[in-house]
Amino acid sequence: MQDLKSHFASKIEPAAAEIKAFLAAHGDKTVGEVKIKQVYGGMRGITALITETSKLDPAEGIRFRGYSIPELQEKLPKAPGGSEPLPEGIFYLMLFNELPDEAAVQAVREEWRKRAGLPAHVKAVIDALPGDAHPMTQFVTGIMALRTESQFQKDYRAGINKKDYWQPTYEDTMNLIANLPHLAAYIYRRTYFDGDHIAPEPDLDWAGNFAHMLGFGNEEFKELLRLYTTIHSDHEGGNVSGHTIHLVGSALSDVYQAFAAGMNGLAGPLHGLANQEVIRWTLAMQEELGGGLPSQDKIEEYVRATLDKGQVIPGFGHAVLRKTDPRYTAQREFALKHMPDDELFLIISRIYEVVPPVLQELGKVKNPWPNVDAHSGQLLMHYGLVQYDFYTVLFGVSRSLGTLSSLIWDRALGMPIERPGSTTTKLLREQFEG
Ligand code: CMX
Repeated sequence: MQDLKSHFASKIEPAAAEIKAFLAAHGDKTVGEVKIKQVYGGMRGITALITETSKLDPAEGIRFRGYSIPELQEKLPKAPGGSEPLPEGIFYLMLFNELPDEAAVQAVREEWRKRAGLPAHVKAVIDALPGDAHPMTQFVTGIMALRTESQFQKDYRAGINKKDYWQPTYEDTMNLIANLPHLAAYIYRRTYFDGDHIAPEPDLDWAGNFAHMLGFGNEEFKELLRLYTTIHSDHEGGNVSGHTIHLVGSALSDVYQAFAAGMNGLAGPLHGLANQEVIRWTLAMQEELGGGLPSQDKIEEYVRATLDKGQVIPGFGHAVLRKTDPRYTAQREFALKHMPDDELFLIISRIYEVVPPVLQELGKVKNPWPNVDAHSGQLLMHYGLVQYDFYTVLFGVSRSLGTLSSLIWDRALGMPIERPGSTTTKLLREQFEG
């Protein structure tokens, strides 16, 4: 097949022409009004971004270039003997807007394989951090240390033409995605295994090799990581990490800077850090309730006590979704298939029965249903990845696939610097109260 970069180049002109014609025909029409409560309310529900790679529907959940998660599980290529989609495939789909065949997935894998290899100084920077630095602190530090490799930074300084910005953005993206599993595995082995690192297996697929470098040879775990990285790869453009990457990238900050910024957003407990908080909260509950599988009544008491302390129930609620997250469902199905009797799975299932009615009772929670983070930790725990402070790093590695595909498109289409307006309460009062 045509090399990936030339293939992408051939997509730019038709996409740019489509947008130009669409803007010429409809550019002055509106996509919705903005209410004052939205201005104060975290801009919820305001459509103000273009992100082509995926779209979130409140009632249905995420679609990647039009495909739901079950459709991706059916249509994307799989590892030999496997049944979960390969993340190389979803990357290809998001970047090129085409379903990949085996050859396309091989081409992506080969591209990442040849670019992989952490520079020595990145390892040294990580090693200089205290051993108990949170893995997300180490992850962001490592991404910034990798920035010495940025092609965009070099080309910009050399005076690159703006029409060509996408090219070094593509190079930086492919280099970074190739290296994120290596960086994450380096952090994991350094933090929890005394620096006993595991050499990559270049013949494995991207996620399979990631599992291997983390120290998990189990085929089922590799399947889990393929599913995990696929379903966490993108969630349209408005979530904190995706939006941050687009926003920072819009200043022509390079891929490393933009992605590191987004990862700092992902590390917030209301966003990606919720995956570690779910397990921390669940294990604390189990311990306080005397171990084993707590009854529904006991779980309910614990949930109410958490709420009474003014804390959130991690893993529940969403700013856009108004139903059980299909990423939760996909993980639940994986658990039902591979570990239906796992004790922690039974606890997570029971929490799923107990929490929504309690949250509904509060009368203010717009979505009482579980999100992606309510389930992911249980699956990882089952296979022995019990160091839950590391979980958000796995989310972060996955999120590169969609957000950086989008960033290449931002540069290819010449998306402008982002600069929404803000106002003050005084001015709004003057405007509406006279
Ligand atoms: N537990 C307790 N209270 C909750 C809640 C939960 N799980 N979810 C929402 N609420 C509360 C909010 O804190 C807010 O309370 P106040 O009015 O007192 O401030 C009220 O319900 C209304 O919030 P909302 O409009 O329903 O939710 P938001 O869009 O503001 O926030 C989210 C969405 C995800 C931050 C929120 O549901 C939450 O804090 N969930 C727990 C953390 C979590 O699981 N985050 C991961 C989300 C997925 C991801 O990004 O990875």
